[in-house]
Amino acid sequence: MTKRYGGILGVLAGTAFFFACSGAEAEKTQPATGNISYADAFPGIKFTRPVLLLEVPGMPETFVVLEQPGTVQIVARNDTSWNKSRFADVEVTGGRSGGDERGLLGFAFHPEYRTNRKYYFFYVHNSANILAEGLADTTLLKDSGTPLRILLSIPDPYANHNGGTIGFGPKDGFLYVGTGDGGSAGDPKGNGQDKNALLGKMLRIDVDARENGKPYGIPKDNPFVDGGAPEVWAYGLRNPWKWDFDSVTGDLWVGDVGQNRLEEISIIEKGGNYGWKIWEGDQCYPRGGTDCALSGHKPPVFTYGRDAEGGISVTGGIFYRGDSSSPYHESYLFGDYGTNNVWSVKKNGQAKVLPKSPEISISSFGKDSRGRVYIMGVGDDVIYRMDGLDGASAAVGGRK
Ligand SMILES: [Ca+2]
Repeated sequence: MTKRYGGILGVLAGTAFFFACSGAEAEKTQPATGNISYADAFPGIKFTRPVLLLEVPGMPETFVVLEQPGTVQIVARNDTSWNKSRFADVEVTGGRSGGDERGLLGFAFHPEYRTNRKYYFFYVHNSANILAEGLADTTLLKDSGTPLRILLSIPDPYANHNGGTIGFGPKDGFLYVGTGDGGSAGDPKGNGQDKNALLGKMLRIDVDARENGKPYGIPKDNPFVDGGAPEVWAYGLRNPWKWDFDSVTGDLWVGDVGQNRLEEISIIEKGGNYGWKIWEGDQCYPRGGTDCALSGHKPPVFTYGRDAEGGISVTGGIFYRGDSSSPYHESYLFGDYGTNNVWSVKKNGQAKVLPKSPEISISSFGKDSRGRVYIMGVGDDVIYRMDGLDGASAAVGGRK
């Protein structure tokens, strides 16, 4: 079952690929190509704990930026400078300091936003993970004040591991919602492998339908409609903090945060089991265990460990399509919250180590309709643009 919202859909790229099953071995990880640098993307504009950047549909150089303590900002070019204005405030719990994973976490525009003005956001409030629908005013740059429609309110027992990224599938038009395993450590509730739980999952719902007393519909081809929670699209995730679609193939690339040992990048497929908490990355969990047979476990595309070359907590990123001449053409770009290391990886597991970001405690990557890439962190008030991904000089991407 698919639902399309117009626009030009790309052709599925014919790619034979294999998964790298033993992590970031030296031969699979290469140094950066080109001259990559980081520049203040919005000179003169500061943000409070930015965790997401999206371009407003149909409005180049006009962006939504989420601030984790609960503000949706708009930043837009005004001739030679940038202006910041407030789209909405959201009453959230937490997300105001340090490594607090709560607050305002996700945002997505309806595929028909320019005509129906609907938008969606994900946040933590009073020990629940909430997905809500709002309505913008006719400027498309401010909430209308219309009461919110709550679609999901998932009780969540611990403050950490709240997932939070949401996005509409580029090929099916359904809303995908990434949830954490609940939190604490070691998934004490066993949510990851429980197909009846909405935590530790990638969910997929139809925001335009109302079925069975729920404020949304279930796509008919969701994999567990006959055994499990019907909202579940894939399971065995620990904390899919950030993920992104390849808009051409529809591939869903996720960074799933590890427990003690391995951070992983995976491509989420329908019904897939990503292993947690029987597997951590491509290894048995707990470490040293040998009883981790799990039929159908989908191994990661890439993993990295806990050291200076790796990090402590993966921040999934964006899928960079780029021009075919770019060394990063069709790569997933991601980084580490603790070390500010940045990588690219292709579907065959080949990775490159990019120059470290500024010391920002990386929270998110972003991209726009011009192919530019952004990076931000909760330890800095500046959003940076990554220049040079097209393989040309670092001067590329300056103001025009
Ligand atoms: Ca939690």
